[in-house]
Amino acid sequence: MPMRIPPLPSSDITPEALYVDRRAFLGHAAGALALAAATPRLAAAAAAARQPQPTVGRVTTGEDLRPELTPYADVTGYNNFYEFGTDKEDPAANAKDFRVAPWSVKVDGLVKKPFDLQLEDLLKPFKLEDRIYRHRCVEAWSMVIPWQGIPMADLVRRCDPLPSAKFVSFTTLYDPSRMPGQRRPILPWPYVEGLRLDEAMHPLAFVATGVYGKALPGQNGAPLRTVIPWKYGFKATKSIVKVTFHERMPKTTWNDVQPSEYGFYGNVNPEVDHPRWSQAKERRIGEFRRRATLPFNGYAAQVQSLYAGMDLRTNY
Ligand SMILES: Nc1nc2c(c(=O)[nH]1)N[C@H]1C(S)=C(S)[C@@H](COP(=O)(O)O)O[C@H]1N2
Ligand SMILES: [Mo]
Repeated sequence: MPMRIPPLPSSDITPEALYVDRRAFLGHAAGALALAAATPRLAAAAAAARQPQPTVGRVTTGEDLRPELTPYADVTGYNNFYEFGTDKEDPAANAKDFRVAPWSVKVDGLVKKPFDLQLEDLLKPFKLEDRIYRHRCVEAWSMVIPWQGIPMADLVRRCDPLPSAKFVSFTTLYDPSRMPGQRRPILPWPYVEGLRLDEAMHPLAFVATGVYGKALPGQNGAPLRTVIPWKYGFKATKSIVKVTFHERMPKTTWNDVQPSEYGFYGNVNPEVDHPRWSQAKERRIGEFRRRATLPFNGYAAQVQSLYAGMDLRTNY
């Protein structure tokens, strides 16, 4: 049975739905086309830029960020997804034919009853929500992205963890035949990231199945990826095949590879530099000026109580 990842139903797009700023988008597209003439590599990005900008319907969180939305071509053309290559343009090119049907997700570890479900059955009880979130990569660039998906808390409850579970981890597909980056030891595959359970239950934590009102493209983590907007991008897991509950802090990919650079928490903190660069500012993709990075990526008021009493310099 073909998997259905429901895009935003048109009935959910309200009459007052706004279009993304067309002038900003057209200016960007013109730039991309000019660059593409010089670099064949950017031709794919330019082709994407020529497509009409998808619309974004009513959102439940982040409506104030709508004027800052990063163009669709950048959201889907400038990615980190090492399973599909390490250059920013690689994932869009190499995940073009990534097939996500059928897709099943295993739920294991400290749960009442481990199970394995087709993604559409796992998502069946939920109604998709639309949210606009800031995205801050540890490499000091940022975007503003409109996602579709479900609150992570709903997924966690659906998994039915035991009271002893204090952490949750998400594991990416391991299939070198479909993910060419996995044929090289770029990272210890598969990619795993995790959260404390109270972080995962926070109302801002999200699991996305779509972006800009369309099903997630491969490069953004089809068919299912996490979004934790107050943390650096590396804490998100793309193309999830497994959700595991733990009593102790799980091993996570970047912390495992280089703990001095990537803490387990990964909370956006302009005061704690990466050992090789400052985290005080960021470049919003599509802009030249640099913006000040905000504590917890601008979500401090909502999330800082999760870290009360913790030293955020050592728990980076
Ligand atoms: N499986 C997997 N998930 C991943 C990554 C990756 O390389 N592999 N990169 C992470 C990093 S560093 C970032 S910034 C975000 C990028 O998500 P985006 O391309 O949708 O913006 O994905 C995160 N999740
Ligand atoms: Mo990142």
